[in-house]
Amino acid sequence: MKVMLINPPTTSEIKSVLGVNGVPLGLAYLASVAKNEGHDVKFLDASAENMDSESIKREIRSFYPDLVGITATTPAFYDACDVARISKDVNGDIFTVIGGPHVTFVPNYTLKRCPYLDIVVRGEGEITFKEILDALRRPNGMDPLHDIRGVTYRRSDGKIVQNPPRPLVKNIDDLPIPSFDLIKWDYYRYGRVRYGVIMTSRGCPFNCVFCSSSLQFGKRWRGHSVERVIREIKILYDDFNIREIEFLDDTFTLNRKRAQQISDEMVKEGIDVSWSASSRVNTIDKETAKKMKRAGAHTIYFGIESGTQKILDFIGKGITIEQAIRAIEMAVKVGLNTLGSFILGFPIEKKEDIERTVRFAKKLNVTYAQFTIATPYPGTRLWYYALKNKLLKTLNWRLYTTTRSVMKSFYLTTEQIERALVKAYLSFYLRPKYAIRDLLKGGNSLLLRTVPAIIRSVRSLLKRTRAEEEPLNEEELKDLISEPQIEIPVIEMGKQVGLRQSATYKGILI
Ligand code: B12
Ligand code: SF4
Repeated sequence: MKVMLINPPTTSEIKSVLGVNGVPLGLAYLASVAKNEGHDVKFLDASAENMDSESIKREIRSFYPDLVGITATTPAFYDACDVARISKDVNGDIFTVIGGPHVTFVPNYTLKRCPYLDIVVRGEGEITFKEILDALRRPNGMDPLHDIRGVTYRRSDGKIVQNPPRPLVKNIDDLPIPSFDLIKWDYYRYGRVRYGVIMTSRGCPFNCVFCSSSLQFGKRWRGHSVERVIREIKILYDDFNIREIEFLDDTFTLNRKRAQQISDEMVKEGIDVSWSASSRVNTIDKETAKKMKRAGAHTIYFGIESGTQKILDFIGKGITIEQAIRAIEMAVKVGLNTLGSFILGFPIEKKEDIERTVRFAKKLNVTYAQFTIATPYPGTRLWYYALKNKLLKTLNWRLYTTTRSVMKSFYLTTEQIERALVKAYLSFYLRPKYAIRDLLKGGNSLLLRTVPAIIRSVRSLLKRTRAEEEPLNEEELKDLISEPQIEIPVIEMGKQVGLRQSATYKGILI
């Protein structure tokens, strides 16, 4: 079969402000799956290539696929649906399949709202995708998808059918290496530096209220072997001349021993790349940080989220303020840059809490701070909290970018929250201490590179119209609420203490 994989032509703040495209790694895994099964694969990142509907249509028409696979985050959902529409426009017989962290949690809603889509793949996609390709090439045709786990699909009689969930891949080394050869690396750069991506582990045992990635890839952390990671690094290094790598794991350092082994092996093999990775303030120690630094790591990303313990506990982050302080101090000592992520505007937050978070970011002295607005993505605990407390302001997914206030607060208005975001950036980056530290670093002026982007960001934040509070479409809301629920682990301070069944209150998970 001819299989075309498309990242929809959506934009993100990161792209519009920093000019950085994200590598659609999920599609690169699926491309390998399809190629290994003997299918003819075309890969299109319509976002990176700034393509409009007409050029996408031309590409589809010229390749004339049997199946189009589309990926989508929440804000990209409408663009993804549009790609499906265009595909059907070219040829009504094309199978349209969608996956990713949005549709996984609202599959029935997705098929109802986007009539151009045939199949939703929920959760981890590789095995399900392989089985779909196998089933569709078999000639029997009646209901080829009926026994494929992890799909929700539109049957030929129009009925939407939801199959049981797909178990997670046990050993992720069994997954093929992503098709790095299909990626046009020149589109993916920080400034002038081309960068590559590798996901060395999947899953996360924590249960932060806002996070959907830990639900998408499961609570059990699954790491690639050190050998496999080194193999992927070498492919990027040798075959594609990549010298900067971003490890996309949720928590690269969850297994510290493995993080150290990967670092040691990079040194031993003489792989001269610089890289960054995510950690948690309670899953890193000096020895690991040192080894990472020695192996070329320059920046560690920490989800610090808040400056008040009350909010950290609400989030279920499983960390303390003291742990954050200690981790940043340690990383600075070791010579690593730190990127702290902070989230503003959880419903129970007051103005003082947000101010304290921004003060905390400055006091911690992280090298970079990323501030975002708390956003209830479907499937997350925050989503059910927002539904239960009737806090959703809009169902316009385009606004679910984390720079818009789409969820009501018990204490703050939309304007107050969105202004707090702008103020946080200004207050963090435009302070004398930051400028002096930057100057002292010399040569590699962070400020010179960061400030124009901050100014662009603030301008775009100030220019836009507010997310108006509009009455939600009742029917749409009903469809969202009636999605079958998933089991939610009960987490206390980062430890799973049980499983909460999908208990519902007026159809809402509680
Ligand atoms: C790198 C990254 C980015 C990069 C690049 C994203 C990209 N690929 O283009 C950048 C920095 C640009 C980015 C931006 C954003 N991101 Co981001 N990002 C990630 C991160 C860390 C890794 C993505 C990745 O490559 N995963 C690895 C691959 C293997 O997984 P995958 O893409 O999900 O694909 C698998 C399955 O989902 C499925 N699948 C996916 N698509 C398809 C399609 C088909 C046909 C099939 C069959 C299966 C399938 O199969 C794949 C293989 O198993 C994830 C967290 C995570 N752990 O995934 C967050 C994550 C995807 N991001 C998230 C968010 C919120 C955003 C932003 C909205 C906001 C923000 N402030 O960052 C923007 C939106 C950008 C946009 N317009 O789409 C959320 C998404 C939640 C949601 N419901 O949308 C995530 C899950 C983080 C989280 N903690 O919740 N992001
Ligand atoms: S630590 Fe929290 S935010 Fe990070 S992946 Fe795990 S659950 Fe998500």
